[in-house]
Order: sequence, then C-alpha cells, then structure tokens
Amino acid sequence: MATKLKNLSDYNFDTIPSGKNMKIAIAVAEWNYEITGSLLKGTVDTLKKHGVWDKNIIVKHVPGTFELTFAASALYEREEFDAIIVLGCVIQGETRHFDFICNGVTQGITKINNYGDIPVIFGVLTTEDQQQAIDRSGGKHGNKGDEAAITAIKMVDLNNGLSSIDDLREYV
Ligand code: DLZ
Repeated sequence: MATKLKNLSDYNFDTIPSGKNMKIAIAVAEWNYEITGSLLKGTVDTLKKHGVWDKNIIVKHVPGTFELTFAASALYEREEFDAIIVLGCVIQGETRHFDFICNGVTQGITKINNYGDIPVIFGVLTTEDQQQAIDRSGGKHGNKGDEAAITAIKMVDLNNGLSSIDDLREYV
C-alpha cells in the first residue's frame, strides 16, 4: 500500500512562534526558476503571515543550486541575519550532475549549520522529474517554501531561547 505523503504546507498556525523582529535572508537558485520562483513565493508569503516584516526579508539570487553554499556562507559572514533559507531545485537528468550538485549543497549547508551560530534551512527539492517538483512547489504536496519558512521561524525561536539558562533547563 502506498504511503500517504504529508502535505508540506499542513501545519497548525497557532503552534508557530511569532516572526516579529526576526531578520531572514533567502538565497534562491535561478536554475529551474519556474519551480524555485514558486518556492520563493511560498517562503516569503509564509514568513510574512507569521509576522516577519517585509524590510527584514532579504532575497538574493544565484545561478544554480550549487552556488547556494557560497551565498549562504557569504550571508552568514555578514552577521546580520537570524536565519538563512536556501531554495533550489535539482531534477534528475541523464548524467551524474544531479548527484554532484545534491552532495555539494547538502554537505556545504551542513558545514555552516555545524557552527551552531545561526540556522541555515534547506529548501532544496531533489526530484526524479519535473512533475515531482511541481507537486512540491505549490502543487498537490504543498509548497516546500512554506515548510522552509516555518522551520526558519521555529529554529530562530529555539536559538533565541538557548541564550537564556532558564530555557536550557528544558533540555536536561
Ligand atoms: C549544471 C546544472 C544542472 C545539470 N542541473 C541543475 C539543476 O537541476 N538544478 C540547479 O539548480 N542547477 C543545475 N545546474 C547548475 C549548477 O547548480 C551550477 O549552477 C553550475 O554547475 C555552475 O556552478
């Protein structure tokens, strides 16, 4: 029996912390822009829906998903943002390029996350075909951009809480 896929945009609004005062940078790949443009729209709309101010959402475009690591590192170095979201879409082709780009970006973004300073949220679709990407960028499986926005807000809230020793007690 096929497993029912979770709609990426299904969540309980009331359980999400307010994004007021959060400053979020988004790096988005231009490759497959019919998909990544929809991811970007979902991300920005959802951030705003949860209180992140327009002026605190910064968007930077890069040529392809492989360049997202550089963009995230450069944005991280600015020390201005509470979180960075990277958005891309890699679709399986006939060559091994898919594997190299996917490995490159996942390892690159993981490395920045290992610093434990600010969260970098992985909003990259890695699909077998165009239809799977359409289904996950505003189609029948929701929009991974929504999910990236919610994850960013939750992680910033977590990170802010960790600066207080009282909040740390919850974890021991
Ligand atoms: C070259 C390439 C290929 C074949 N496929 C994709 C893709 O599906 N999604 C994507 O975002 N980018 C792709 N690219 C471009 C690479 O990410 C990168 O921009 C180039 O290799 C230059 O570094």
